[in-house]
Amino acid sequence: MQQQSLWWRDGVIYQIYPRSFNDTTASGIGDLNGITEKLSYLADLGVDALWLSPINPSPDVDFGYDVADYRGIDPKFGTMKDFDRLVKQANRAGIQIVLDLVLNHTSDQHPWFLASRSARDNPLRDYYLWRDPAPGGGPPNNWQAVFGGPGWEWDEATGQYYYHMFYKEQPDLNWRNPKVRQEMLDVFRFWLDQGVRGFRLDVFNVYFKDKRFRDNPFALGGIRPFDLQRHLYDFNQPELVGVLQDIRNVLDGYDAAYAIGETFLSTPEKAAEYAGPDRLHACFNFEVTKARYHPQALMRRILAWQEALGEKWPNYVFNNHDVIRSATRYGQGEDDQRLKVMAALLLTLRGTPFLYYGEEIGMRDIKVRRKDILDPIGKRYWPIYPGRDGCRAPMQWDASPQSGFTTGEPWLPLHPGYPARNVEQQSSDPSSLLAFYRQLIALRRAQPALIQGDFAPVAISKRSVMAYRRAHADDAFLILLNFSSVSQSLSLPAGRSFTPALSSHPRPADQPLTGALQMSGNEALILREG
Ligand code: TEU
Repeated sequence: MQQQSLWWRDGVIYQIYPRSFNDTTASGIGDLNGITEKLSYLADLGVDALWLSPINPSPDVDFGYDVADYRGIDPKFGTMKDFDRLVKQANRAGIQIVLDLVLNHTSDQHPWFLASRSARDNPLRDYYLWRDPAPGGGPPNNWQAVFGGPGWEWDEATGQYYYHMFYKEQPDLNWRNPKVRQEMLDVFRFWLDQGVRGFRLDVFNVYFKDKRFRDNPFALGGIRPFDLQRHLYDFNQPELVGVLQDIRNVLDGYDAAYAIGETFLSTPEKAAEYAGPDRLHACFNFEVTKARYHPQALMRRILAWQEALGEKWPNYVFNNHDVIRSATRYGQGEDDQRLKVMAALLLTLRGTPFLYYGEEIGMRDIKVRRKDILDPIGKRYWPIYPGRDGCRAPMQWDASPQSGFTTGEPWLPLHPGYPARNVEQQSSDPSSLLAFYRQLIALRRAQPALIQGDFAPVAISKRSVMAYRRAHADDAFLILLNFSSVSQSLSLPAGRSFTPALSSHPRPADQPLTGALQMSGNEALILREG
């Protein structure tokens, strides 16, 4: 029997990077009214919730991930009234709002930090991680910042170091301080009372650091000093679970409230460990984003994720504001065939699908010249790593100047291909990627088997074709994804007949299929059994 529908389990969650979605004030930066204006587009697409990257007041050293007031709306995005209107209108369209809470660190301009750094005996000193220099001088231990340099910043005025896992303008909070915990639980309540129903928790698994501030051991890793350590003492501390439980208790006091954590440097096992009925509803596992366009590489990661989760509900994400877009990773030139295969995969797996704005039209990353880089890690690590501006370019709405995103000067350049690749153009083309996303989401919404159905890989004679079955009650679907650019002939499971429910390629519908099947190159085919 089908369980009662639950938005975050059965729905599709769409991430918006508010700066880049839709600007209604000609500031060059997207805003809340811009999102409200596009609600009918989002409802037509069929999404159930919008995760907004941070909208709190921020000096924007890390574009919103450095928060100066957890209860406010940054004026560049609008007002609390605008937010309220967005929530109400979204809810009316059956869309929930998910906020991004960045609770590991604040901005160095947050009043708490200003107070904390003002004097050693300030009552808020212990809201952050202040330490004396090491006995011989220098930083208290060997912890490194993710974005480069040591994790410790010297404060001349008070003669101590403070710890920051990210930029020095993002001091880490002291989650061992009960007042900090209380403040944060109140932040959840505050937004829940405003009608928010979900939260994405930024780097939640680093809230706690080792009580004794021990050095991390050396490890072989990437290029950054941060990657040359085993993060034994600055990640995944045992105290974390208690806080997740506290957060969950607050959420459980509200109807259908939800939290998904960003498991930083995750393994599937770690991400699974922090999700469950007495902790977060879900955690992200980014392993799948690291796979090539290859059926076995992807399936291996999908199965590992399912295995780690056991009974817990999965989620899948191919894109976010930190990674190169899947269209850039998998697309070939301007061709979108592979992206249709990936879309079919994302929307027919068993688990909550997350989309990132522009994914539905196959937006590619922009190339940013060195002098135009805005993301500070890009400035620091160019050319080895150009930063994250590439995946954050303005949404491509139409072919008009600045793509209809703004009438001002956009904060990041538009992709030069926007006149040909945009929402308006793809809306009028039934064979577009956008049209395919709409069909997929509509099919998924209508078919409990594609939402709650069991998942089982199906052995198929062709290695380049991924095949799996979703079954629920009397309904079953066979999903066939041809990852090769050449056509494939294969045999359908014996003794059963199938009807095409949706294909990325033209195919006569309503014609029962049995036995041999011919698939086009890069075809995504969803067959209904019986
Ligand atoms: O991300 C964690 C994070 O730092 C990585 O995903 C990062 O982008 C990658 O390691 C590149 O080096 C979260 C947010 O998603 C990110 O946007 C913030 O910058 C970061 O936390 C700090 O809040």
